[in-house]
Amino acid sequence: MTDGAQTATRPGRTTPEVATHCPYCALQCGMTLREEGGRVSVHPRQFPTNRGGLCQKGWTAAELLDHPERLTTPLLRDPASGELRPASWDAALERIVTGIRTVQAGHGRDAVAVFGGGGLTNEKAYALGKFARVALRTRHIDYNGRFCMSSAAAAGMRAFGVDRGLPFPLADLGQADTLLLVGANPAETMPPLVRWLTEQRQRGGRLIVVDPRVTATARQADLHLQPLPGTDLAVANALLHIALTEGWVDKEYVDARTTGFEAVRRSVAGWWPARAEALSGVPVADLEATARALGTAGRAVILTARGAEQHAKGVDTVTGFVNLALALGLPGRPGSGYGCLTGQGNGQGGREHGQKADQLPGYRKIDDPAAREHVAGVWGVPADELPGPGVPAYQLLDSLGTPDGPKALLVFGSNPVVSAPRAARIEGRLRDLDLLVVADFLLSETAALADVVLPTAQWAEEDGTMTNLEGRVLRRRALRQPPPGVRTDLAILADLAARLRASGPDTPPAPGEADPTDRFPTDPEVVFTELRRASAGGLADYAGVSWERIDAADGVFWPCPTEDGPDTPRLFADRFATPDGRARFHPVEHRPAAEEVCAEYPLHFTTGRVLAQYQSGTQTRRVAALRRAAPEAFVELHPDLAGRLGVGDGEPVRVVSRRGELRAPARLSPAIRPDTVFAPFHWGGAARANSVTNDAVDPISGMPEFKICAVRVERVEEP
Ligand SMILES: Nc1nc2c(c(=O)[nH]1)N[C@H]1C(S)=C(S)[C@@H](COP(=O)(O)OP(=O)(O)OC[C@H]3O[C@@H](n4cnc5c(=O)[nH]c(N)nc54)[C@H](O)[C@@H]3O)O[C@H]1N2
Ligand SMILES: Nc1nc2c(c(=O)[nH]1)N[C@H]1C(S)=C(S)[C@@H](COP(=O)(O)OP(=O)(O)OC[C@H]3O[C@@H](n4cnc5c(=O)[nH]c(N)nc54)[C@H](O)[C@@H]3O)O[C@H]1N2
Ligand code: SF4
Ligand SMILES: [Mo]
Repeated sequence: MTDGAQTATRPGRTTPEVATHCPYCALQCGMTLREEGGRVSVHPRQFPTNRGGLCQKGWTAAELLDHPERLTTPLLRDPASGELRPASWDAALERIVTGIRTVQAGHGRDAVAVFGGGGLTNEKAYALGKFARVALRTRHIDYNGRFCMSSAAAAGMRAFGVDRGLPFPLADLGQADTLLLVGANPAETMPPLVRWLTEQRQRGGRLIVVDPRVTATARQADLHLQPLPGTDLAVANALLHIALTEGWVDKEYVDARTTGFEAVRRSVAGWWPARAEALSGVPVADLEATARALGTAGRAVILTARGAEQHAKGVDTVTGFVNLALALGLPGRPGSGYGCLTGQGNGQGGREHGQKADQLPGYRKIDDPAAREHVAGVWGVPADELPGPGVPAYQLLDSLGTPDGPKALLVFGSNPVVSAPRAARIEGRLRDLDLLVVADFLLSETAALADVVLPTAQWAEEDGTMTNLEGRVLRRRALRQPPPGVRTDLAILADLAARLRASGPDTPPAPGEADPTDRFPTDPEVVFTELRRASAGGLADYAGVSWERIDAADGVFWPCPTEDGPDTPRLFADRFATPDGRARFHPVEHRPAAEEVCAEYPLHFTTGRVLAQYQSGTQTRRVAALRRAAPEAFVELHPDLAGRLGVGDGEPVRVVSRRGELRAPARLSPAIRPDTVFAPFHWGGAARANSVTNDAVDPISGMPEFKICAVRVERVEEP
């Protein structure tokens, strides 16, 4: 069944059943929501990404709609008691506007910052970027996608001229003769995707997984490479070295479709396999088998995810695998290519429409004069009034409340108290703010620190679009109205913008503009129509994507410049998005992690996800079935290491780094390297993994090094 076969709702109307998508990850599985007797139930729906499957998170997603802890009224911090107290919308919004005006009068416009999220719909992400630049006129906006997608995005941009996570539909994975997954654990992070891995192997294909742990995904692989965290780039360079030696490089393709290979050829000449083995621990024989499987396959796909990317050399590591893919002639060939597995529900669209510090809608650069002219025209403001680029997420968070940093922050769709690296420091920065505003539907750890909390609608209560990991724009559809007292993010932004305009000297209404809220419409379809115009002619061109068109098919792939022209399920068939149409090689060298192990901190610490929890856990920790499945954090240790430390399974341990510590029960498992420990990052408080992580960032993307730092593990002596 296509999306269009379903009843679409319009704001102001509800139907008891609606075809929509899961609120969580970038797979955006199709689901039908049904309301009976006031209860909402989830039913899996055929959609090309999930083909009728859902994971446990999707199945239970509706439980939060009527959750007792749901926020249904604004909260204001009471100066006397220091507590958050229920307040009227008028009081809450006035407090925000007064706070913003005071801070900007004292410290300038850039003293107010905005932090967004990759879970926001395209419409909200777009409106948030516009709100920052037009209503607040601050250069400071960035978002949690900086923690997630930015290294692969930067590598894709510099190699291919465009960043679309998967440049082909997911179904292509099933057709690959060889599939290499680097730092990806889809069996836990995108379970329905495993269907393609199964199909691929049933067709006789080979699956190779690169992960320091024997994950549920690695267990299905024909070959598992188990490197030391942070050494993937050495592995990539060695694979290309072998491919060159063995004559598997596609010279015709390299000559016709790329530039810069010579420098890469020279740089990987020094990466003989034994050198990569010494660094990574991956045996030469396995490197050779991997290179052979890729180099001799008819169709081969290389995918990276956060395990390879969340490093201070993430851009170069991804580039190493892109170089390999280009040398083998994969990108643009049917059933072949390089891709990155985008994570958040709208991780793809969220990075295209202006939440990023240096970007305007349509993937335009904010420092490009033509881009500024175009977008300012759509927004009805002079181009020279648009602020310039801000700074990447971690740098922004780390500057809050400091003498030169922003004094006020508005957060929409993120919980950095749990999810930011070196989180205790960031928590301190948030506490130093004059004004912290958080819009959420639950009291996240970040909302709990706020001066003002605004209750916002949930996914089943709003219309909009999301762009999934394939670059497919699809429709989120409302089943019901938000509960009384709750507003949508778009309505909050519109109201704030109107109040700011009424109170401020900066942007008097344009001639003929009667209603000051005109600039910030609250109807998502109207916002989307404006987004289409703003993105027109940009790299991520949505001009030809209408809601009707999405409804009539299983979504629309960008770029899609005209309403009657085709969309683009597969990129790069004839040319890349660079000025000369050729992909670019970049020589990249392995370098050590920002923090290396030493006598005091002798172990490698890496972090990631478990199936039943999502991200900072605000949502999934409150769902009963998920809490039962994954009740608490843990520290995964090899039994040999645990033996040396005198730690038994389930006993509490402390993981200590130079920045802080976490406490959680030990989970003994031979599935991890004995020199490495792992913890999931879904919990706050004493078990917060990000109390330990390093805040080193990639110099190009600004992405933090969540996947490696140096720690020691200690037994916690119980009283
Ligand atoms: N259940 C669940 N699913 C999710 C999410 C969630 O929170 N929970 N979040 C969504 C989001 S936003 C994202 S970004 C995706 C992330 O999806 P994934 O990237 O699949 O998830 P992670 O667990 O962060 O990391 C994947 C693997 O990287 C490995 N790893 C650690 N260090 C290294 C290294 O140096 N090299 C290599 N090669 N591997 C390493 C870890 O052992 C882990 O198994 O998941 C999405 N789906
Ligand atoms: N150590 C470690 N840390 C990591 C990672 C890791 O692998 N290891 N991964 C990183 C990655 S890849 C990511 S993506 C980040 C994610 O980490 P966060 O940015 O904290 O993401 P979420 O937990 O999804 O936070 C979303 C918050 O917004 C709320 N929310 C959801 N939808 C909406 C909406 O539509 N509107 C509003 N206003 N609020 C909404 C939710 O209730 C929740 O409180 O974590 C990063 N942190
Ligand atoms: S795989 Fe992702 S989109 Fe699908 S049901 Fe699970 S969380 Fe939702
Ligand atoms: Mo992510």
